[in-house]
Amino acid sequence: MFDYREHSHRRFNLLTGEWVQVSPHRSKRPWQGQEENANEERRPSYDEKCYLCPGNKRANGELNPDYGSTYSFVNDFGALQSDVPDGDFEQGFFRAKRERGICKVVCFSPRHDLTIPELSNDEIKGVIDLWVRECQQLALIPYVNHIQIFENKGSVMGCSNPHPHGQIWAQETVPVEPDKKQTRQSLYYLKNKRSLIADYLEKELESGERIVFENEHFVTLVPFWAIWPYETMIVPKRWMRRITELTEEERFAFADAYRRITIRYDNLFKTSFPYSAGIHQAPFDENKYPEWHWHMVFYPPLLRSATIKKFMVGYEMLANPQRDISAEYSAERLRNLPDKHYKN
Ligand code: H2U
Repeated sequence: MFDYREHSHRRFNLLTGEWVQVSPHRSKRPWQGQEENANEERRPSYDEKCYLCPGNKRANGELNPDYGSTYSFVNDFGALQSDVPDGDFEQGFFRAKRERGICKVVCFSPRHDLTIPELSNDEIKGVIDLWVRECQQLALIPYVNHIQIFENKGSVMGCSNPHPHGQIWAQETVPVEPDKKQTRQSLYYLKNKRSLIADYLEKELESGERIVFENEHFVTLVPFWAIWPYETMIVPKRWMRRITELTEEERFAFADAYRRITIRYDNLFKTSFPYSAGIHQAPFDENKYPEWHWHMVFYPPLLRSATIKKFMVGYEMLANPQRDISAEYSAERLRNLPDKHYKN
């Protein structure tokens, strides 16, 4: 009889409408691929050459203030620009559209040597407060309709600086990934007048097999359709469109969930665990978006150790994503790890 824990199958992603190939039987195969060096260098708490440390000079000559908690600034090399001339380009098969936007860099801490899992709940709550303030301010810019908050952690993810930081890109158009999620959530809402994510979360809590962590206001789980080996989602129990709706108490609970999943990640392979993480939430235009239920996602590339990462190549580039270890196995491993950091 078919058992998704053992047999090759495809899983459906409720939020994007896409499929992932799952091959649980393949996790037994021998590994003969690349091993990288896990460079666990010790960093100083202040680095005079770091462009994110307090008081230091950035590439454009500007000085960072002597900040004591968090600090944000407009990216000196932003991919999006505010002052793009109006207009479209449409010539038969060739279409282009101007896109205005603003990119910001967000420093999570003045300490060069720390990362999110090494910060306290209060310090992470400070990061969340800053994200909320940034959303409130960026949303006031008339052309801004979408705000993408994200963190790229670790050099294997292409992060250029180990100083703990993230980015925010605010722009005119809803980009591709959140747009897919909007479509699926809105179809569900039109039919049921309910939150797709709240209803999915209820079923996950009933089963429990993909739950990693739960506190009063948040649940961390490996989604049924996870692509990355240790992909997770932090979901608020309350149906909220955007992070700007978070209460004080919920911000602390969110900080707690964010800290505990990143500690578990570091503990998994006893390394500073790389990932791309970010928040998907309703657009910031004049519409109400009752269907949206914001959440945070983590996409980490590591597979079997601090040195063996998963590459999205071959079949995955040409056909669709594929995973070997099951979401249930990953959730169980993460759930059973201590949430006290291995360095302490
Ligand atoms: P990463 O998260 O990809 O490492 O990006 C850090 C950002 O910091 C990067 O987008 C910006 C880069 O453009 N930056 C500045 O804004 N000023 C600087 O002085 C150097 C880097």
